[in-house]
Amino acid sequence: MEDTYDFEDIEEKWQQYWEEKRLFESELEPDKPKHYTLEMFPYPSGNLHMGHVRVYSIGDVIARFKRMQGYNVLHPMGWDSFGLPAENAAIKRDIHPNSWTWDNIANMKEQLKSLGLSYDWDREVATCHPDYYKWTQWLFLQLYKEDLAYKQESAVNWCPDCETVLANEQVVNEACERCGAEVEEKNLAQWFFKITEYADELLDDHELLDDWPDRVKTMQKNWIGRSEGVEIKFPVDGLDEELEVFTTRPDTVYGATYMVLAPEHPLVPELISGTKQEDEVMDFVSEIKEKDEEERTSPESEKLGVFTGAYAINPMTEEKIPILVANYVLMSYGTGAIMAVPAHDQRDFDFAKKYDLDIRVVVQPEDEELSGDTLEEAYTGDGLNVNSGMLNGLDTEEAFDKIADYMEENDIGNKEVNYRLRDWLVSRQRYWGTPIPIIYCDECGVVPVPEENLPVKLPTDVEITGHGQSPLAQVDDFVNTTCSKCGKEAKRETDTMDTFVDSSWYFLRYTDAGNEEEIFASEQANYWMNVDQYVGGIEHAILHLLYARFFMKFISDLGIADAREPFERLLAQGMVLKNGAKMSKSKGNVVDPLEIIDNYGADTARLFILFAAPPEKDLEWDDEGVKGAFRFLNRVWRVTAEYADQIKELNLNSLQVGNLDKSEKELYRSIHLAVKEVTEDLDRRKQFNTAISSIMELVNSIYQYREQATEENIDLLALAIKTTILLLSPFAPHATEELWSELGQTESVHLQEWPDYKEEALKKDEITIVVQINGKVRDRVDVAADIEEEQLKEVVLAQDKVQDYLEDKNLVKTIVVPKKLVNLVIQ
Ligand code: ANZ
Ligand code: ZN
Repeated sequence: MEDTYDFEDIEEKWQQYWEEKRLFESELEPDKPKHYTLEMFPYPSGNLHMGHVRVYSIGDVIARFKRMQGYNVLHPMGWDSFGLPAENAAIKRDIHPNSWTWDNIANMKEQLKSLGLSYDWDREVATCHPDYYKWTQWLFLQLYKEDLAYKQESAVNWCPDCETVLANEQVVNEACERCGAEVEEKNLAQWFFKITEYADELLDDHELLDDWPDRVKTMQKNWIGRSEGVEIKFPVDGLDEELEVFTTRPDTVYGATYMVLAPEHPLVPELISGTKQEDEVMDFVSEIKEKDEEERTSPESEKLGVFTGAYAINPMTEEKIPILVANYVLMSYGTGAIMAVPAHDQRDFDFAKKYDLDIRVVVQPEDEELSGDTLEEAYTGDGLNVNSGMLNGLDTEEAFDKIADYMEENDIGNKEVNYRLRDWLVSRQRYWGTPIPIIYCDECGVVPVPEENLPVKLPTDVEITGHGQSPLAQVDDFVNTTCSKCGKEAKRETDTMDTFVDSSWYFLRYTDAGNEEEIFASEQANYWMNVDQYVGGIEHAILHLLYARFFMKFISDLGIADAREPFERLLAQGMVLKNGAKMSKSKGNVVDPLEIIDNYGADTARLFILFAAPPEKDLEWDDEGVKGAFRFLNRVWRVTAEYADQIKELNLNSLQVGNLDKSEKELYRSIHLAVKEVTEDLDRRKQFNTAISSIMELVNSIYQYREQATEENIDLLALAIKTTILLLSPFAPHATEELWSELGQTESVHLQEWPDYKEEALKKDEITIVVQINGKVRDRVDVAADIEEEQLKEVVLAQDKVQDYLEDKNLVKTIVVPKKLVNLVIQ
């Protein structure tokens, strides 16, 4: 065989071979255990970056490993190919989004193939293809049928630069997540999906997700923001009105000394009408409305408010308490009004201090007396109720239950659960997305497009200017249609769907990608789902993963798939950094994957990126590390080349390794140890870096043995080399494939069985102990690995050499470093 590792020829050759042999295609095999490995599909921007290399290498190792373990593996790839960049390219470079997108897909597919990833390309999907978005539209219709898709006029986030509505999630610090422009508020009729219907299940089913990172579950939990409380009615003094407030602390109701309304609260105008405060309040209201919610509610921001002149009656104390309007209460949460309990809520406390409002303690710790006059901050902990009428002496939990029940019985309040989660706004005033399959008819109103008329195709001759309303609204052929109910002239919806809708169900389409009759056959989905291992970026911890979970539950409720959760295990990979910063064009610290592949090969790129850091940690790019990975592959290559001719003559399935001497035993042990460590690292721990270290150690042992061995046991060497190649094959699939064939094997290394290890081979029965006398190495002794310390001292003292040194000296001290050395101090 060749002495030098010629990665270029090898990689191309084997990629072709895999494709010809259709090695990674999978079909339903009911009798075989399945494994579904999935990496988040990319947006086809046109070029592969290191982040892609990382996530796809991780997934590929798992897929190849599982295949060797005997699983029927599904490992698909596709394109999240609707979205704004295609439209921006159209505007900037006058290329049609369609051709821009498909060119990019072609490019990226070639680049992905050059990495040697084991995808079943037969299942490729592209969300912008009518065969795919037909089913996205079908899902919209099912949601509509179930009253889970509805249209509503609402204040929406509007990005003036992208000229589109944004979901709350796409607004970061008041700015458009995509372009950074400051977001405005606009009133529009929009389509929503009722994800809130699933809020409890989305929360409760976190329990099923044992193998998800805790931080992802926590982020989702906070996003859903479930809180249990009571909605309490406060009569307004002198008016036939009631103010409803939502509180999570009804046990503090005796300490409510004022009320606060959100500036947008509908009762504000009525309360102030004709009073002397009217102008002042209205000015304040319009000023605050300008500010966004995050700024208004952040704990640091200054609390601002005005008195309305009106009073409410505390239903428990019958006291008159003032009603104010303040910036820190939001219309979008609860009822948009609160009872303020300054002694026990920090925001209320800050506000009360500033405006000199009553602070009344109603809860205090068991061993401390608190007073409103001396309190320096709100006491928000649990405790015992005081100054609280019927609640006096009760602890916080008892007080909550008692007052909640009392209020329900006396029609003062109702137990309520509130969520921070809002319904999902899916309308986008864009062209390059899935058309919403709805028709508006003057006679019939909102008419869903009949299923048999799907897909509603995106027209191609459309002008994209980046200005005005939805581009589709300018295309008369598209807009003007006939009503599918009454046959009269009607108009189509011209908004498209948020691209997060496209990616909320693609994992299901992969299970039956070519199906032209249905979204997927239940039999296929039920065999392949759930995704056993999902790999992707932490930036998708909330939105994509929450939406996908919502869709899975809905689809399961439709009765066409059993799974309630889409992703069994989740691995959130870290970023690829250079010089401490995320690689980005603007920072000028980008390393192009293609360059690495050209110079060192895909196997080196994969090996480096998996070796440099544990998968969920950030990874610092290191050119030396890349070279190191390359050198390691060469090292494996050379030692295999040296023995290939001899090994070829053997039957690799029945190697004879008996009667081992000491150094042979050590190599034998290294083989089994590496198998054990790599298997465990890949299986449970997903620690690819330490798995690679274990393989490196095995290779070191082979080199060591080769130097020491007096008489070669070629079967043992063959076993060591064979095992190295098998263990390394998921990481460096091309080089190992070539080496495997050089050992005379005719079947792909990737179809081999994953090696086993023997527990008894791992025992280290003898170790070598260094003997020092006054710090100088004088001798070595072989002893049982599990020898007791006292016994070890005895053995050392009994050695001839040691006896010579001791002859006319005294032993002053014996220092033992377990399993390593004994140092005798003599005088
Ligand atoms: C009285 C009270 C006393 C409160 C106390 C807290 C502590 P979570 O857990 O986030 O649901 N709140 C209710 N609606 C609000 C709104 N629209 N804008 C701003 N704040 C609002 O928080 C619920 C608590 O947040 C409610 O309970 C209310 O203050 C406040 F010792 O009511 B609480
Ligand atoms: Zn009609």
